[in-house]
Amino acid sequence: MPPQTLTIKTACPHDCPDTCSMLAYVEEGRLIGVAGNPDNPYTRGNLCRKVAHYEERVYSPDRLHYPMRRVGRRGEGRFERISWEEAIGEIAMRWKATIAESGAEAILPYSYAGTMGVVSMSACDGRLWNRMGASRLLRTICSAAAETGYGYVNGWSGGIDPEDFANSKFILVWGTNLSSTNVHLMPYLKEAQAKGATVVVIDPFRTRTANSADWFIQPKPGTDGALALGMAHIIFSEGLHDEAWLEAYSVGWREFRERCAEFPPERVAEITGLAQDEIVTLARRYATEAPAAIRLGYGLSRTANGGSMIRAIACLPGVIGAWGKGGGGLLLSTSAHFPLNRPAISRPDLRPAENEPSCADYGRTEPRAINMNEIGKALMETQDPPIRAIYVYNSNPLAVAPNSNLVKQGFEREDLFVVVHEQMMTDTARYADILLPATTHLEHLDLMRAYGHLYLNLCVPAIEPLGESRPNIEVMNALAKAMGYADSAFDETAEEIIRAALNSDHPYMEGITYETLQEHGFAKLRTQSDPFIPFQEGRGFRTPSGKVEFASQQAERDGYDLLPNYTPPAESAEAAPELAQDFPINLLSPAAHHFLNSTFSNLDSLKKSERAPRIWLNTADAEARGVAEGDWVRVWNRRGAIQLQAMVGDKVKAGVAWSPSLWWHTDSPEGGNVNALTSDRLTDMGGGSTFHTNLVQVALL
Ligand SMILES: Nc1nc2c(c(=O)[nH]1)N[C@H]1C(S)=C(S)[C@@H](COP(=O)(O)OP(=O)(O)OC[C@H]3O[C@@H](n4cnc5c(=O)[nH]c(N)nc54)[C@H](O)[C@@H]3O)O[C@H]1N2
Ligand SMILES: Nc1nc2c(c(=O)[nH]1)N[C@H]1C(S)=C(S)[C@@H](COP(=O)(O)OP(=O)(O)OC[C@H]3O[C@@H](n4cnc5c(=O)[nH]c(N)nc54)[C@H](O)[C@@H]3O)O[C@H]1N2
Ligand SMILES: [Mo]
Repeated sequence: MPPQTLTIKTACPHDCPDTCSMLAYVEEGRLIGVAGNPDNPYTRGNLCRKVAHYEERVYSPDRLHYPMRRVGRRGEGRFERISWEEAIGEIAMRWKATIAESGAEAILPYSYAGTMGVVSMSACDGRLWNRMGASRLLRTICSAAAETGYGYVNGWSGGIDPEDFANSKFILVWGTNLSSTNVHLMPYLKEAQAKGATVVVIDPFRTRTANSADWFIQPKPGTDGALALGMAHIIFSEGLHDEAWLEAYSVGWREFRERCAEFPPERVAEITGLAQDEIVTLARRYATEAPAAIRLGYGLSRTANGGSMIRAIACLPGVIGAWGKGGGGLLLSTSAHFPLNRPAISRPDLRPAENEPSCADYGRTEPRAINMNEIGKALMETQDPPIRAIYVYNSNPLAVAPNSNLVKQGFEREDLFVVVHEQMMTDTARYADILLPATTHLEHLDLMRAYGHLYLNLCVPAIEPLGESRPNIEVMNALAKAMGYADSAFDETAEEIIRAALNSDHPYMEGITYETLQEHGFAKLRTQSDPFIPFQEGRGFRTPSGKVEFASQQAERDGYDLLPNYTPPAESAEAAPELAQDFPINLLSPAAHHFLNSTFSNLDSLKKSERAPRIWLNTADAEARGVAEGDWVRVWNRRGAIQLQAMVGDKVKAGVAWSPSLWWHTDSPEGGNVNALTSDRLTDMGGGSTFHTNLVQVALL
């Protein structure tokens, strides 16, 4: 008799706007395949290339099965197996000694979004560390600049429903490569195109997404803020703005109009490298082909002036009164629409009382915060107290954090106690003193919200944990107990946390329970309409005034301009001409099609599809250096030097280069991956990452 195949309704937990409803197929306790759940209207039965063969990842030879203690040098990857009891006991003993000598702030948890689970990410980013009074981590590597810039204008209020893009007439895909990073939005754009809509892609690189657009606009990187202000100027000066809407639902639009007047087409053309008539036509069509919608990417915000660029673009829907009318507005993130019971998840109440020792010893009333983009600097330079122990989970900082040569130096510090909880033997795992094995989402329970749509999903375990691997929450509860924390929070199971998270009397949650999620796998938020049309009659903007704020007192209080403005990104030819003489090429390093940050980058089939660590150069830049397609080049700046394979053509303009990320350092030629070159400079707002503000030089290897 053939083995019986079980089908489990679960979800993809990875850091991606799509958060797919997933089916897992299991035979005799073994995962044999996965598929997109066809019942979910957004997933539509399709999974992306990365996730479609998830069994390759679950059973990868890189999977960690047992707790281990380092026996070789840091980074060498030699370990001996130990028991969980020994591992937890040793970690707690080391932490207690550190706390006694230097206070709990000497311990730094480092995590990001290896899983976006409410339990494995959000609960685990709060509870234990709150109770301990450890250094806080500012989780700024991805979205902080964009959230800050967007928030000044529209409040952190959530964007439009992606399913509503099908009803748009004019769609701007701005600074995001949807065909790679938000695949499930593409059918809605195609549907709109089939109904006569125009899709415009704005990107310095001719992406896969640009290939399916009706119009591709290619500005110089870091200049989109000027483009947005220039578009608003044309709209105002030609009377195409929606004055009634602006009067009723916004603050400071007249002052904003004056600011925009500083950006006439001649100046914007000069800044962006675009033709004046391109700018004028774009503005006119955006204002008149209603409804117009913008899909704004986080990618564009990872530029030194990223916060201001997002702030300027986020003004545009208000100028034309596109919000709240269906098919129009802007989508950066939907996450703010999910009304989960947040305190029940992360338990801020577990924080030590003010003035309790630890931070009080250093004159602080709450534990200090470390910006994750500066992890190298923090490990090397922070004092009072220095970071003496780091606990890494849901992240691979050696590979993903900027300025990785400095990060590596930090992790090499002999007096630093490094614990890593991981699924794979990553670049970072190799630096652990104690290495703990983690389950994948197919082995543990979790709840997923989303940042690209409005569905909740339940991750239901399909198979038993591999080896002795354990979910984050179980490890953290065990560590809390070993530390002597008696709080009942550390007895809670994943299911109890999920039930508490769902316990909300918000109307969007009506009828959504643990049981209904178990039955269907997913549920769309019960918004007033489907597709959801937020901000009708100007309601729902979570700004101080409750209106769209072109003039933001909050921004001014935070030390920024009252109004959106444009300044060139630091480390560009405009802002740093001397540096640009030595390093004339601006290297962008956005998401690779077949990898997800550094996840999946170890799987043979996906490495093969991604081919090699590559760099796209303009023909003029390549010829000037004697570089032909397929040649290996050396790419360097003052932070590092790496080797990449050149692709040559007109996908980028001269002076710009593009290298999809992220390869593991261990799979990269000498010098490491692209983050050996990127800067740990922070964005103008929000303390975000600046992966795209990076001047380099290139030469034939
Ligand atoms: N396949 C795949 N999917 C992913 C990820 C992945 O690594 N791989 N990562 C996931 C995560 S964590 C995130 S945050 C999202 C990110 O997804 P996106 O928001 O799409 O971000 P990026 O891929 O970094 O950059 C998108 C585009 O921005 C362009 N860009 C860079 N600078 C500028 C600029 O100044 N102006 C303009 N107009 N464009 C600019 C780049 O050329 C790039 O094509 O994707 C998620 N999905
Ligand atoms: N040059 C450059 N660098 C970038 C970017 C870029 O565009 N260019 N993108 C940046 C962005 S947008 C982001 S969001 C960051 C992402 O940075 P990270 O969040 O560090 O992302 P990943 O590289 O996916 O690493 C996540 C790790 O978590 C592990 N993991 C997954 N699930 C679990 C779990 O349940 N438990 C535990 N303990 N571990 C788990 C995975 O195995 C994986 O190794 O990278 C940033 N780095
Ligand atoms: Mo991200």
